[in-house]
Amino acid sequence: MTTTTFVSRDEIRHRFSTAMSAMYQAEVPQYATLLELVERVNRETLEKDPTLAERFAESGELTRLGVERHGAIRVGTAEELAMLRRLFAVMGMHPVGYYDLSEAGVPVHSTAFRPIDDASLARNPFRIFTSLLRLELIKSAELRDRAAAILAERDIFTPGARELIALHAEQGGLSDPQANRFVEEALETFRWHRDATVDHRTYQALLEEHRLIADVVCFRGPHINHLTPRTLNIDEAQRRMPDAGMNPKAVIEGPPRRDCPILLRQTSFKALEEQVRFNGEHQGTHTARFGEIEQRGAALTAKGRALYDRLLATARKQAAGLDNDAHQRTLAEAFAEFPDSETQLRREGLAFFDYRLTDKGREEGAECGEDEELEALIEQGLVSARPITYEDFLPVSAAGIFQSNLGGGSHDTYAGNANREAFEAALGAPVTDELALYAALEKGSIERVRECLSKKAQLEIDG
Ligand code: OOG
Ligand code: NI
Repeated sequence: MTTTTFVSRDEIRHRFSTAMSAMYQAEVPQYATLLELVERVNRETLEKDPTLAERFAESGELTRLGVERHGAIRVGTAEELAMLRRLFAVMGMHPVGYYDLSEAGVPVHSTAFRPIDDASLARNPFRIFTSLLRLELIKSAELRDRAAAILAERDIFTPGARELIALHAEQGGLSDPQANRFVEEALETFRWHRDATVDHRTYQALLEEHRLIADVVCFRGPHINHLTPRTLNIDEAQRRMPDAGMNPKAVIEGPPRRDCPILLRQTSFKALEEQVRFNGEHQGTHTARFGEIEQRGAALTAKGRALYDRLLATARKQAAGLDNDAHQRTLAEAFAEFPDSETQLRREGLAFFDYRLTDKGREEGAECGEDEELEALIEQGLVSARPITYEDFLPVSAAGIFQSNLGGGSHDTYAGNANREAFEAALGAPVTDELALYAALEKGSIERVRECLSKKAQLEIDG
């Protein structure tokens, strides 16, 4: 009897994200330039800040830094979304979080497919922000039906991809050659197509309803619309973008620059105008694809997040229309209220932390009682606490990224109406609550520390 060894889901995801990056570099050469710029800024940042470099090395984030990126796609139907869930599951990517963007005038709701456990995140945290078009928000019934009919005609998956997804479910894994074939077939779903599926008039009608609707409905598949490497200094990267030939969006989204980075800061270069062939041989253009960079910080607790949301709302009102420098100053002033030391963030329960025994803790830990407070253990240098990195997205920032890349005209808002139940029904599964994931990581780390300490104490007694 022969036994086949399966390739791990993490390895398949790693191969896929590498292939996706290569494809996007070939499709959008500016993305390759962006990668170089980010790599240079990261190298310089680590050279200038040995403490950061050491932390990154210790937490394992240094090894993932070079492969870290997220992408985004938009799909048109429940069937497409449900099948994507199965496709991403092959790579250990699960739907986390629900984002309502209708409030910000974008007729979609979204989730992020991403790895969830520590080891998988450390290997390659590749995530895809995935949006489902909400056709019900199109006002004209005629246009709505037309869009639905066009979408019903397409199949965004290759037969090979469907086959391998089914095989994966049946076998419980994929062999090495099957995994490579899966990567190749799955990649086809995200490729750019120069040929639209509609004539120019239909495209124009959908575009006028909302540019995003045209982008989702008029093409053969959900082309990857950006890939985002992780930078360690987004202000510097943004500053250097114009010299590298990129046109950055006006302001960096998210929190201001701080000593202890929180959540996520993002900026992008503007979408490219690309040649498209419409049915009837009409040549035209479409703007969809862009590049983005992000800087990640600590995951916030519900309490920290509420404070962030409140301060951001105030700052955004004051900063409306300002250029990036003034915008950042206004944000910084508003965020003065947000504690900016790790000790305060921890003591006030604003961020999630990963707790570990230090070398000293491993040597001397036996002497402290099992029930000793964590804070006391930290003060004695027996336990270290590091903020847990935020792995998710921010709806206000996402809306800013969407809008700066849709170009032209303002859009109606769709009187904010989140509908998580409808999204989960389309997905065919519930989305995981991101706060619960961070809380579980934190809790697990505390339990491991306690377990080690009590084992040591026991050994000491026995010995
Ligand atoms: C997604 C925009 C959201 C982010 O990083 O917040 C996003 C899109 O334009 O489809 O990618
Ligand atoms: Ni993005």
